[in-house]
Amino acid sequence: MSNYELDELRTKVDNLNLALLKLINDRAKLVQEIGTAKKSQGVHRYDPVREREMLNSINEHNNGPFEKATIEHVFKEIFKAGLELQKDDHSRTLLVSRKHKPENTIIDIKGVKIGDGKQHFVFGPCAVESYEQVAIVAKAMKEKGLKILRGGAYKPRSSPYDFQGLGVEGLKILKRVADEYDLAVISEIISANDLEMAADYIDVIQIGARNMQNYDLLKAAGRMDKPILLKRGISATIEEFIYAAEYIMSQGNGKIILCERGIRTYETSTRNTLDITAVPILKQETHLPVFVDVTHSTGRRDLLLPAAKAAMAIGADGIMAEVHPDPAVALSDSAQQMDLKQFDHFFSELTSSNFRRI
Ligand SMILES: [Mn+2]
Repeated sequence: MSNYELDELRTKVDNLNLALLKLINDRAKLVQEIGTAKKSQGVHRYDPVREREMLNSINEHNNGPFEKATIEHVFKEIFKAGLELQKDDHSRTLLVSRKHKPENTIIDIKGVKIGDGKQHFVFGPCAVESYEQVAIVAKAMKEKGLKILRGGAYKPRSSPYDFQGLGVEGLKILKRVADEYDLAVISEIISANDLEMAADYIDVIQIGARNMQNYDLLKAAGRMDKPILLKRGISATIEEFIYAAEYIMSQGNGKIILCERGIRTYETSTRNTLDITAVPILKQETHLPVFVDVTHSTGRRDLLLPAAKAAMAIGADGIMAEVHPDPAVALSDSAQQMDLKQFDHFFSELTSSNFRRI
């Protein structure tokens, strides 16, 4: 074969490549149209029966030289790329995504602007046990110029025999303390039925790790006009976490703070494993503020400070930690709550460093 003939064949191959490219993209456009039509009909985009029919038809018309298995493989890849194209379109439009809204969401909680680029703090006891117990912590916070108090009134516990919280009485205590010390309050609500009632007492509704995939609760929270602090589920991937936030935002409420609180791994030296890189990933993927709960992610008092420093260094919008006047007698999480002296040390260490704050 002469060089001339070889060049001619190569030119033909080049032209076929371009023709294939056009055909593949034409096909992709049709697949997108079908995807839109299916979405409007509420039909799932993947249809295995239809895919099998297409493969059968292609095989029937295949006269070689490619074998059946090779042809199937090539076309399966084309089908898959088409499906993924629809998926990409979908994630491009997630309401919580940066693609949808490039600028940071800033949430005003009684004048504290969460997500404004400064770093904020949330402290308070694991569970509300009494007025005095909450008031002591509130006073210590007030002295430090802190504004956002946490406290659990409803405690979803691993064991049904553990302290379940004071319920609405706990919310009333939080409200009383918050009013007396001019603080804002975050508290977890575990039932969609309690959301409206709770809104009278608290400033931020927390949806806890165990409820991150309680879709009814997420949707109901999405219909509220209150900021939501959404904790990452104990075994949730970052993608699942983002979708959980999307459940809330899809109902109209975009005031969402994401909170990394550790995930379950094979490691046993900490209560959970703090997934520190989740913070920058969530900040890149979404426009929502991201907090780190150092108490539940570590489960160890001696790790609270280094974990908080790491969280601040990696760009968290806020730190959450538990403080109790007398952790030894706390009704929950007694191993990792700070007492007031430890709280003083923790806070001065964090704020004396060169970190951005409040
Ligand atoms: Mn706790």
